[in-house]
Amino acid sequence: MKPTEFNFEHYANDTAALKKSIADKLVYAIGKDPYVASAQDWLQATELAVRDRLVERWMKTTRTAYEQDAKRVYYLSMEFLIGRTFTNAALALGVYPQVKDALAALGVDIEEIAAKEPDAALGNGGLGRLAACFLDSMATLGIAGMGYGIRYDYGMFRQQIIDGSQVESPDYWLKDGNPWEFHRPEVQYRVRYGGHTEMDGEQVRWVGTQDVLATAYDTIIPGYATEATNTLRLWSARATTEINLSAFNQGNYFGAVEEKNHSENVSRVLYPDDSTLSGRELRLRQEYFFVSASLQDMLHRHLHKHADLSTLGDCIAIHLNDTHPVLAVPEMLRLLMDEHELPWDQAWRMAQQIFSYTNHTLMHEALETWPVDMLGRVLPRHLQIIFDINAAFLASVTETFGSDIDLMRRLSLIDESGERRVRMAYLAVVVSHKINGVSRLHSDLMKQSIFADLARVFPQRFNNKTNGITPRRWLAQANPSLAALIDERIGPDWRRDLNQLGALKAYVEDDDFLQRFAQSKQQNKQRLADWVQANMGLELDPLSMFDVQVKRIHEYKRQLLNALHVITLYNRIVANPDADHVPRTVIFAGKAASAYHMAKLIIKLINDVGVRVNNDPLVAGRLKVVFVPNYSVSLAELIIPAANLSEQISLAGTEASGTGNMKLSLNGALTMGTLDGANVEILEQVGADNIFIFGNTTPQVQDIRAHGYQPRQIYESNPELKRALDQIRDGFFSPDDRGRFQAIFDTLVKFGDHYLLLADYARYVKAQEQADELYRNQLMWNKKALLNVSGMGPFSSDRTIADYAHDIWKVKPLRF
Ligand code: 26V
Repeated sequence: MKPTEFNFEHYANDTAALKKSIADKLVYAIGKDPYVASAQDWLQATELAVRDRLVERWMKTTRTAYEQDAKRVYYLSMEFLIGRTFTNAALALGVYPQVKDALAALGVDIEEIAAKEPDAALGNGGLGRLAACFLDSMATLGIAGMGYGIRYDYGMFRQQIIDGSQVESPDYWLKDGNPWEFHRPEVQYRVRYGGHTEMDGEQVRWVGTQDVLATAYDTIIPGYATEATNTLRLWSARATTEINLSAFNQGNYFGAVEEKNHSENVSRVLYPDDSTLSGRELRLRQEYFFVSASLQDMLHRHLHKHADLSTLGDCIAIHLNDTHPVLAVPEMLRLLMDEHELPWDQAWRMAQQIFSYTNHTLMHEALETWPVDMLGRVLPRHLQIIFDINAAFLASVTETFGSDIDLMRRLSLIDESGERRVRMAYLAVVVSHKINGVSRLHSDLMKQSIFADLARVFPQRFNNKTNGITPRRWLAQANPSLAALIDERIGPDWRRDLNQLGALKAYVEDDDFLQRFAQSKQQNKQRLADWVQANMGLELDPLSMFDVQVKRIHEYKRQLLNALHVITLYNRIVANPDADHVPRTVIFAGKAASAYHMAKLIIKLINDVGVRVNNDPLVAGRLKVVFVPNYSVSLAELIIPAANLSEQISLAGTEASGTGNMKLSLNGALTMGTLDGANVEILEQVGADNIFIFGNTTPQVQDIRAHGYQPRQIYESNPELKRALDQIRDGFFSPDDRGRFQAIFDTLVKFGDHYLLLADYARYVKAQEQADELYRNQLMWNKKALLNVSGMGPFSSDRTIADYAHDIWKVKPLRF
């Protein structure tokens, strides 16, 4: 059949049609009688009904991109932290109310079934969530692109808090099936490891390899209120051979499946423990696994439409989300030279035209390097290519800068200072035509610190693209009451053009609007309080200030500074219970990497402080501390709309951007923040009167470090701080194990903690007093909160993606 003969307008979107679709799916696809169907069954049936409507658009987009031969953007990322899809898809299609009514007519509550959907948690934190927001924006803007990643069997671990400590368990998110994905068994590529290289005339041949197959799963990414959709293609590992039948028949059941298991472990878990050598090697295999499959897939797609690869550079853009996919560079060269017989010069020119790279952190520990040894063993051909790139690069530098041995050593892709290692970020910079940071401050610091030499060699490549967040998920979906209120005044189009929120400034003197704005916040606080009551058995006062710090637990993010403030408040209340204290609920959530001991100790401290504070009758009604377990995208959607105060208190110069800061502000929380990451730009947008900024700036931090940081002096000279730290050290919060938190005290006071907590403590506490003062005046607080919402236009990921498309990828939206 010709595509034009196929009618895509198959399904109607009215309530009656949806009701019929859902009932049909329940019976014919799920195979359940409505009388016995569980909430899970109804969810799956409804998801399938909604999915059908998306599939129509998906095919249209795929066909349009093909017909227009549009330049394609491929976003390579080890992480996509999507969360739930059902509500998001229904809102994107504009059928949420109809689905809700259809379900109600069938006796089913939409919110109850929506809560049963597991999160797709294929990411750790900010970097993975950014990738998910980008897919949403690329679809909404109609940019022909695709995300490529790994279909991990187990996503981000589940965090339980048992006796105040983090306990991890596996996240088997696929156990009930995943209706949003389509397996494509016919899309399969061979990914090779090990072996050695041989010369065959002029050609290099890579032989003697152990192979794994990559099989594709496609997920539909809906665009909002547009025909356009996007595809996320995730690879799953399959063994090249099934079980060893002869071993099995001889009773060797373990041996029979050993090889299969080994191969398929490649896509088993997100972020294997990198504290062991085998864990690190598995991570390297994962990185190569997905870039190799993705590149083979791209070349295959190109050759389907074009006679040869000579035009590839004009037809595709590949974006490297951090260095995790950088092996795509030697892999591209290998495919072009060894498999498609292009000469080096042409292959290298094409690679430079195709690749671009985003850096997401300046933290030294997080900058990837691979031992030359390990790379040579796992990917011998790629190591050769990296050496060739390095030789050519250093030769070209010599031409311009002369032969300065020290400069060469600093610029080399190989770090020779100890065990020889490949600097993956340098490789990314050398190949990419554009390299960006994720906030203005971070992009500037990047050029002064980790890439100082490279920025001199390639000044025109470096640029900034401040992060953004999708307003569909982070306002429309997460905060329906505020979204409805905004719709009433300025209409619904802000979902596609967030700058329209600027019009809300006009309502800051409108009492009626402000009152309803405050009511919406109150409802969201009640919604969270109900959840905490039901799930944690803890009662929260929804009138107290909800003071929220939600993010990964990291020393640089300084959850400990927040804890010191909580302890200070506690001591003040106990010392003077009858004073007029502003009631606060301090809410923490976030996961610690499983091998990160200090982060886990911080979680334990917060929980131990909580036990003390929450059970002291003297502070009842004035202060409460909650650590919400298992922070996730869906919990973020619950917590963020309920926040009054947003804690963004990393040491200046350490948080690349932050995106939680944007989400909280967009939902009407005031920021308590340092001049770090995107906080700097949030300050510019909302104005200094509507944000609490405190603490040392980046140059001041550099200054303190240069002159020698003296934490003990600060500790000795500030009695409240000394008291809090002594309580931590002496077991005031851990009477069952008084020495438990000695290491925290030592880090902060004795060893001169790297993140200068004590240097910012006094000004942090002062700023918190100002927040209390403002909270007493609810009218003023609400006005400032509204000015936060109205200033968030520039932080839409639509703006970010439009900038990437224009400045880096050079692509235009599809025409529908
Ligand atoms: C990872 C690690 C792991 C080892 C210990 C130190 C350390 C420090 C940082 C990281 C983060 C790696 C990359 C990442 O997730 N960066 C985040 O990217 C977000 C999106 O651009 C950005 O908003 C966050 O500020 C940035 O931390």
